[in-house]
Amino acid sequence: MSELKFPPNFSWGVATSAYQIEGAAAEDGRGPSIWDTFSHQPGKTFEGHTGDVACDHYHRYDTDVDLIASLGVDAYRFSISWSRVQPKGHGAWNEKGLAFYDRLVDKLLSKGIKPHVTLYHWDLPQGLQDLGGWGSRDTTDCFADYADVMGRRLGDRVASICTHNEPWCTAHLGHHVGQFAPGNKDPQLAIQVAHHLLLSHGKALQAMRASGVKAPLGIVLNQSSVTAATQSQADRDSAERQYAAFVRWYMDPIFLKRYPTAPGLSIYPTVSENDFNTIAQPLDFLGINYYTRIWASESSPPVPAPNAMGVNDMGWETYPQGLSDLLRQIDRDYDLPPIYITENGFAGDDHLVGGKVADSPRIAYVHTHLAALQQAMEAGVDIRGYFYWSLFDNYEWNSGYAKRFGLVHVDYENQQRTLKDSAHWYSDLIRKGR
Ligand code: IFM
Repeated sequence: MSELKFPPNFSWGVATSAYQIEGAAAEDGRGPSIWDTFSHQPGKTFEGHTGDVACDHYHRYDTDVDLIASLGVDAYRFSISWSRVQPKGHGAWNEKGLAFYDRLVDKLLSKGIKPHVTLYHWDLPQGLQDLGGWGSRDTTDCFADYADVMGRRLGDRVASICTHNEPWCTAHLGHHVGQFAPGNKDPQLAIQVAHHLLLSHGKALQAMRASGVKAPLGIVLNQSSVTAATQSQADRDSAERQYAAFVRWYMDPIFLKRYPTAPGLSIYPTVSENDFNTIAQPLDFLGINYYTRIWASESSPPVPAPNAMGVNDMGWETYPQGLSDLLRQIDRDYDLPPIYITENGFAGDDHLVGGKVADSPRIAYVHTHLAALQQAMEAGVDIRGYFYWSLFDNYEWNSGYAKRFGLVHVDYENQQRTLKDSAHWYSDLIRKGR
């Protein structure tokens, strides 16, 4: 495989999110979130799995940070459980919840690891869902208040704060497809939710800047390159539409103050005067999460995507070239701030055998994606760091614990952590790079 060479100041990290790892769902004053509600409804998640315990990270954060440090990474990306720090999403704050994140940040800093905070990774307080959730414009103001409080509390110690993780998932999977919390199936609502997420991002940035938060501020978007399966007009239109709905729907408002148009895109949100000015706040960085490409085929039966490099356990095609294509495309289309790859990872059919997990497909996945990243950097895209998703095997949303993305294997019977071969490989890569 190709040799990888990254600049000495390039940041190497691992990423997680609160509901996927913390557990302690009803402890120390935490309120319920929409994922607690959703995962406890019969039939919503794989075998009824919930995040009640997850990786028990709330109780094990101290030794978990030691584990992170042992990997040699210099950065850790995690999210705040909003309902842990503000149980209803409005009104009273929970000091015990806030203190947990203080302890986590301080422990990371004591180990020389830069904390990168995500404010919203899909777990809206149920108290706000009861008032209309992201479908209500009022939620955007609650989010700005929450961002302000967290920014004041942690902003002098953390390396970055991002508002949202993958707003497309919240809007589309949560409100159109209904596969994620809160489980709505309403395309018009989903588009309004997407608008409110963007608006809340803009308001949160304004609030944190007004409070003088020192940490760099940004947003994390999930993106893919899109390939038309054939050169037919229908496939090319479909590719244009899917790229607009997935990538441009979030990039255009932030960088160009408008929503995109594309063949077949017909649902737009209600937008109030000045919304685009609020949304288009200058960013200190942009986080990109990349896993696979989108294959656009309108044929019947559809033309299947080639899968010479295989698919992962989620059925997602391994297509590293898409990462490089995507980064060069957005670099051409927008005036971008520095970029971090805030997620990239592989779900594998991993097994703990004799104290080891042999996961060479994950190593190949990371290696080829880093080579693609290097290509984009050589082409001039300003990329400052890479976070592998995920540190641990964890709660993969509606797939429960059945899908394993971690560098570290978790045995959910006894919470034992075991470094997979990929973790050793990633550590070596980072140490040799330095
Ligand atoms: O586990 C998720 C994460 O929460 C958001 N990005 C994609 C990952 C893999 O599906």
